[in-house]
Amino acid sequence: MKIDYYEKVFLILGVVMLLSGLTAILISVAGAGVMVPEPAGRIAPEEVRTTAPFDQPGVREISAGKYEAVIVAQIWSFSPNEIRVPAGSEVTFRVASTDVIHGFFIENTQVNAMIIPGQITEVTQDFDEPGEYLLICHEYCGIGHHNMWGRVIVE
Ligand SMILES: [Cu+2]
Repeated sequence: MKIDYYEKVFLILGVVMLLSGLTAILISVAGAGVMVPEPAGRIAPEEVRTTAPFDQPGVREISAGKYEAVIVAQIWSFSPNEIRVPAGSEVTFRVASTDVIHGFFIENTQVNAMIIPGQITEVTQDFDEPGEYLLICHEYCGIGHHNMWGRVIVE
């Protein structure tokens, strides 16, 4: 008799948890507009080095206080691996890989992205505080993975 009772309680509990999980997903998608990130564009890995803007990686000012940092990721480096911008800048990183999956993580910021071969990764970040921000690949990409890092210098 007792066993039947507990079985019923746990069945109901299971259904309630399942429904609350589904409700949470529904609210975040329909209410808060949470989406799976989409690639900013497509690019074949073997064409990255010859296709604009990745044929000329670097930092450019696109308008007052707004910068674009075009970065090529390859085993095992970022090119360029040093980004210099003045404090108060908004930087849009455009990153593409010429080979395998890499990560793109900048410490003490919201930047945490994947660089998937065939896709262009785009992420924008404000840099208000001067300093040096470590940029690392945080997706294991082979034997030299630990060497794949750079920095953003905010002056
Ligand atoms: Cu890596």
